[in-house]
Amino acid sequence: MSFTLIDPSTGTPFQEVPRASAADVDAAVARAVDAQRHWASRAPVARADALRAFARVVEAHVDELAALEVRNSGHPVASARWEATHVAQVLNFYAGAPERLSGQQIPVAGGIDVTFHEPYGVVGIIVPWNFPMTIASWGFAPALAAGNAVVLKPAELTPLTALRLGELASEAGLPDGLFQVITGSGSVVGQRFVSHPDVRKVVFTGSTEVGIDVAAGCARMLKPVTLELGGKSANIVFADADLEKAAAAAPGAVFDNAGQDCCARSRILVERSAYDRFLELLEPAVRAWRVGDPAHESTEMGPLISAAHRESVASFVAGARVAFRGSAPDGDGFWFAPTVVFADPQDRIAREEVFGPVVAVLPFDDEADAIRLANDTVYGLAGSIWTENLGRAVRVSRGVRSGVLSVNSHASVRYSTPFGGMKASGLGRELGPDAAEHFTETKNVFYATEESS
Ligand code: TAP
Repeated sequence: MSFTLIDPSTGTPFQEVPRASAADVDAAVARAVDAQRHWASRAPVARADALRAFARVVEAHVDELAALEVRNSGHPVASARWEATHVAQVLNFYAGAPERLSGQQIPVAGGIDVTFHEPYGVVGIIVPWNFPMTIASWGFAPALAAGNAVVLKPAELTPLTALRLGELASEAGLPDGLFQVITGSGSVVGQRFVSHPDVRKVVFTGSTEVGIDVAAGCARMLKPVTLELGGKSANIVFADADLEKAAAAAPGAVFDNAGQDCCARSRILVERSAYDRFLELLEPAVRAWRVGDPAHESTEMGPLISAAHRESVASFVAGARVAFRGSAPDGDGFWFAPTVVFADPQDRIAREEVFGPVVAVLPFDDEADAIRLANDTVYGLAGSIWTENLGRAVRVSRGVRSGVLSVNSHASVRYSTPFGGMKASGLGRELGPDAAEHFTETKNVFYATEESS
């Protein structure tokens, strides 16, 4: 059994990829159990060295990985290169963890009390199609650093960079079976991660709907789960902001990766007194957004991932009040022009995740109204606040219920800082200083020092 990959910028099928069965997953997990025992018993410095070697091999293959992502996912080559480099950086960052996963020594009577961070064993990681290699690395790098083995399921649509990373791990000398990439459907491979008793933790990134199902399955197995789910993030622009800067940055915050980004600022909330001026500034920035062949260095946005996804995105725009649009190539490929729509808070476009290059603009009256509107969604992943007023920046960033916020910036992802969502956007955090610890369980051991008589 196999499935066919399609180049999203041409619509052309180009490769068959095997579809694993539940029995294939079981065999992989058995290999992982074995590999993990040896890995966890290695000296911390040896695990650190192995991860650094993996990072160096990834660095040496950045262009190759980027080219695979251009073909398989339609990512602009400059973005794809950033993504591959980011994977190496994530590995380098967590290569520091094996030697820093210190437990505690707790004062107690009659002996010594010590805690250990024990690895779970085998971790199952389920990845979506929008950022195939970066999201995979957020799971596998800290999980491996903490002494676990990893089985990774990429999305069926975009498995190529994950498969290559699996090969590069072997080239770098990681032990056989420690990091395995298994291609196949979510309902078979992903579900087997959930139900397999030897997969002791699951990391899921994807839609809220499937995430709830995965979490329910993990609950039945008493298995910890990290969920990174959907978003409907707000880009809040106050009248006292540097409007030129805010408008120039807004397209990148929502049209990057063709809006197929869980952190996309897909609602722009603008203070009413600056609303007309902001739209005047936004229009040329949107029209200038360069959509085209992802293999060109200057391209800012490629196609959507599939024909079915383009239909889904288009369904949000049908009947909406379009303010203005950018351009996109005609012809084959799953193209969709960047689109700005006017919206009211109750409109579907203002509430549901589009996961495409469509942004809803809504006015607000004052600070309290801005916070209310920003929070008027089931999601709580990311968001931005544009203001020159420091006190307001502090108040609003504390008031918005989102896991990742930026002020006068749209930056959401740095490997050294925590990332994850509140409300229906997720459970748990990835990246940052504590991620390796999240792949361990605390063990407490009391050593009696009283001499037995
Ligand atoms: P999903 O359809 O939820 O798929 C995500 C992954 O789960 C895929 O690998 C999929 O496999 C697998 N899967 C599907 N059904 C499953 C099941 N019953 N059990 C176990 N695994 C299953 O999401 P998507 O459409 O690929 O991705 C888009 C969504 O991901 C958006 O909502 C987006 O916001 C969210 N996302 C969130 C984040 C963060 S960090 N919060 C980052 C990126 C994306 P197959 O599709 O291959 O069968």
